[in-house]
Amino acid sequence: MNIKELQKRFEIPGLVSLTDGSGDLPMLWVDTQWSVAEIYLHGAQVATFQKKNEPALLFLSEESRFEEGQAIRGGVPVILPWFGARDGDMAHGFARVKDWELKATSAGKDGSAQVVLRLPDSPEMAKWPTPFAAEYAVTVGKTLKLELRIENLSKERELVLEECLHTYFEVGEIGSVSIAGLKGVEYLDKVGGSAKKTETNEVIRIASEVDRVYMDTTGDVEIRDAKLKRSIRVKKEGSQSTVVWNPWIEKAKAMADFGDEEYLKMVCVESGNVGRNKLTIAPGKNATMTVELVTEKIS
Ligand code: TA6
Repeated sequence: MNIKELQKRFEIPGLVSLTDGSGDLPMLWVDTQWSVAEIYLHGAQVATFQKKNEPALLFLSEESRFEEGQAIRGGVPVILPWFGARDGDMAHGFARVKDWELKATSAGKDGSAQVVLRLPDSPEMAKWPTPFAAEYAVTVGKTLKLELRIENLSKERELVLEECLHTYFEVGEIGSVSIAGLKGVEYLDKVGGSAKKTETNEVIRIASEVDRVYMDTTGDVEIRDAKLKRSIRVKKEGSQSTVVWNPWIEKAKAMADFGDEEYLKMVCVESGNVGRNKLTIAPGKNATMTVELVTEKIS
């Protein structure tokens, strides 16, 4: 469908409109009484979310590319069906560089807006050992709610894959941020050669490159930002892994689609099912991972 057909079929006057976004990529603009958001069909990526009278909740790199075949650097990349590096393939799966199909838009009774997208068929999908479908519902309102539903389309074989909502959060200054909710959780320290460690700190602070995959953890995580005077609660269901990442100076410089100083203004707290927490779905069954981002002002 071209943009005009999409507009005709999916726009909701005063709530959801469709336009050509950055790089002329089709983008949904959602404007509710509490918040605004930009959702690209490319990667089904929520690129921005901001509550009215609050700073942006999601970080979006000023150097991000908006072009076919490239992931948008920021917002909420949808990582599927693998997490991390993979021999001969792009990192973090192919879902984030596919143009997802827009399935539905709707207005909630509370004034929120919901957008539902579906991962399209593709040669990469056809190569996956077990056929699956992925549907993603984004609800924009007082909070940002993300629901990723994976269905095993096989009647005989188990579906095994990894998934992650790789959320980039905007922060006032990384030195003023603390992350709570992971004490006692085992993690792979990817900066330390994927050594297995256990989190001993009540709160995590970031003063160098951090790249940790916390495992077997289903709890909420709180990001407290003393500079922006807000806390962000990352609530999740159906997710066993939490990843915390900040590239710091050298990695920031090495990324062409990320500003050298932008590591100061972001942190990733990602919710997924990766590594030993990878998803295994029985034939004909499905699994939904839900992430809800809730903010509140702090003194
Ligand atoms: O989630 C953290 C991580 O796996 C880091 O290792 C880093 O590679 C980051 O994702 C970004 O990956 P990308 O492929 O988007 O550059």
